[in-house]
Amino acid sequence: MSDTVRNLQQTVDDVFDTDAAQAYFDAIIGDDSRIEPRDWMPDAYRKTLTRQVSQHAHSEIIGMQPEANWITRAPSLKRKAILMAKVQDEAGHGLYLYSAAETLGTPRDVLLEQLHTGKAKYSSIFNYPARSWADMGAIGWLVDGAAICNQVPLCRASYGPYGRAMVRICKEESFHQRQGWEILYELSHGTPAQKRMAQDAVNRFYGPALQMFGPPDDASPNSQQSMAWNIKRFSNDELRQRFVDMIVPQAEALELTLPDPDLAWNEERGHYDYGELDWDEFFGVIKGNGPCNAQRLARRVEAHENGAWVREAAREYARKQQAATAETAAVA
Ligand code: FAQ
Repeated sequence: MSDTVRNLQQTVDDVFDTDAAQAYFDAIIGDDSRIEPRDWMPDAYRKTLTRQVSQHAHSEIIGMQPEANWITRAPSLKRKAILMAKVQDEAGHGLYLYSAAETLGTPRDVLLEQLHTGKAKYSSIFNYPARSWADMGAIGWLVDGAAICNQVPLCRASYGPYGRAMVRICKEESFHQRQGWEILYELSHGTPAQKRMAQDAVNRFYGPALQMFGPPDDASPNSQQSMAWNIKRFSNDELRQRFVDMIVPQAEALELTLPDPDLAWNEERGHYDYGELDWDEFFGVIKGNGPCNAQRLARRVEAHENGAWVREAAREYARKQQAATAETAAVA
């Protein structure tokens, strides 16, 4: 922490003054340091983080559905065990992220209510069906791959609890991506039918995976401010480009093709050019009109209702623990 930031913090601690608090906040951001839950922060910063972190949490738990769909049909016991562990990891990511979001002041039941009533978004990618076993490979390679590309820079997000949650999440996502790669590699080097199945999965997931990075920069209302606050470190298009550059050689190693006739190395830019994505489709999906939106939300609400007894039991257990602690304290 620089001397300027330390002095400003002293002013804020001595007498609360909004201008001094804003100056302290600006200095922390300018210093590329971290805002913690008890620090003062502008309402708009709190709101944007609550939006992004909670939507990220919603994506993790809705993202369990396409893969959970294949647990009972995994081709071997080993594949089943790996897939179960991955789906459990996604639930864990949801838990870290809901906890991080709650430190911003909105309780979890309110965040979940926003998801269940369609007020909050979750990643567009999870509104596409998982039709074959090869989709487990494509989700791991492309969806987790895109998630890592997007999320590694978030480990340096200016809000402490979010950045710290992202560190562990990224480590796990990296394992997920490799298991997806390995499924696709085996299929693409298997029988002709298996290779066709792998190619078909990549064909269906490629475009939606690129759209996970969000709309193009000129149609992204939140990016500029989020970057000024050091929440996002790169724009949507910058990260999408990074992802394309990463997966083209990987696809070659897999001996699979990416379904984009415009993909070509651009010597001048030092990057791969790629074709225009279907943004009408993307905006339709995030408005709730994707192939699986209704099914995903209905399943989520059903799971939440079925879990009511667990929440009730946890509350009762916590109440008994508190009562026991209070009794011990009273005796002592
Ligand atoms: N889907 O102004 P921007 C995963 C919305 S986790 C749906 O560019 P921003 C793990 C956006 O919210 C995947 N909505 O917004 C896994 C905004 O609407 P709002 C999730 C989208 O926030 C793997 C509006 O469009 N990852 O995959 C999408 O600056 C396998 C305008 O957009 C994260 O959440 C979209 N793709 O940038 C799990 C990462 N893109 O909120 C299971 C953290 C944009 O104003 C299996 N989030 N929108 O109503 C972020 O980095 C950012 O929030 C972006 C969007 C980049 C997603």
